[in-house]
Amino acid sequence: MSAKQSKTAKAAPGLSHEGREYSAKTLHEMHDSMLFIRRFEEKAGQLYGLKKIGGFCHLCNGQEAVCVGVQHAAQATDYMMTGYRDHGHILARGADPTAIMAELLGRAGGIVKGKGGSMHMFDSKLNFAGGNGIVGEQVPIGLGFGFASWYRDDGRVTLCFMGDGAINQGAVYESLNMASLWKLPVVFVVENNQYAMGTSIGRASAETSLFKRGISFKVPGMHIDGMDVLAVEQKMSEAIEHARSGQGPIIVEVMTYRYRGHSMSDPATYRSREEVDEWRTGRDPIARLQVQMIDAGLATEDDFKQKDREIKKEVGEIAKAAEAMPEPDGAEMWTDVYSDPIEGAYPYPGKVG
Ligand SMILES: Cc1ncc(C[n+]2csc(CCOP(=O)(O)OP(=O)(O)O)c2C)c(N)n1
Ligand SMILES: [Mg+2]
Repeated sequence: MSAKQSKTAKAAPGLSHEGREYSAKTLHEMHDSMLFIRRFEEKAGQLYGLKKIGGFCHLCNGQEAVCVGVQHAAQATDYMMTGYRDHGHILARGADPTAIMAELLGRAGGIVKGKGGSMHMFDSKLNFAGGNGIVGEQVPIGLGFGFASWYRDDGRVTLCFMGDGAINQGAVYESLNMASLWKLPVVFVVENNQYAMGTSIGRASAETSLFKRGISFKVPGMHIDGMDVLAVEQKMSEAIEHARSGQGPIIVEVMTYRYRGHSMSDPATYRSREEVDEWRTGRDPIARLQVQMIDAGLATEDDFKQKDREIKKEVGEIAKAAEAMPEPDGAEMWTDVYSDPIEGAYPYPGKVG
């Protein structure tokens, strides 16, 4: 940090947003974390283009404020699960980025030993239960985690993410009903990026205000601007407090936008350039926080440019380190399949590798 910058930081210790105080340290952490996710995803996109990453790959560029804002509101002991657009969430949760990149590259050092890939990031130490490829599958799983917390009375909250497409799955409504009936500590976070693959929300949903979807189960709902990391942190803190204090589940609809196609194989021709530009240049969450921090005297444009260079370099080094890792051994095909393997049944007779 330059002398000039530390002087500024002293003069202006933080900023106040809708009555809530944020320290300079917290704001820098939020900013750097969002920028890191953005550059990480860009690198993943690049490696995919070079065919170094295979299979499915769903990037979250544009949705970083959701990943970061939620983590700042949650506690490390809270449980969390999401769909397949999971890189940003697990990175914001604090996973080792080299292990995430290695997972994308199918390397043995990946977070699930290179056997899950982009859609199946998982880390029990971080209380992160995926990374789930089947649309909506994480919702009944989240219900189960919420039930466990209620049963054990452990004070934890479950943050169960889903998309605007996933919310139309039947299992979501069974989960909402049970969570409400038993007053389970679950926050259902709907990342409404307005498209489910190529289908816009208006074509798939009769009720497009998704925070209302819990009405018939007596699950309250809130609506947040998901392009504003401070708004996400603030409202998510309220929602988490609601669940933690025993008032039962709540739905939080976070309005957001993905800048890239649904997955790497989607050219996203169903959206107009004007629409993408409106979100990308007009509402970008990273640029927005930068402006707020510059206005508050917490950083300069040059500081952010310098930070960006550092992060790009760091991500480049992470990618190199991950690429240098070996692929998983063939015998790994038979490990981690069942939690309690039958003695003598492994390795399978048809040997691999
Ligand atoms: C049960 C099931 N049906 C269909 C699919 C194919 N599929 C993958 S992603 C997706 C769209 C989901 O959109 P949304 O919930 O809005 O999440 P987003 O991709 O926008 O993050 C569909 C239909 C699937 N993976 N699982
Ligand atoms: Mg969507």
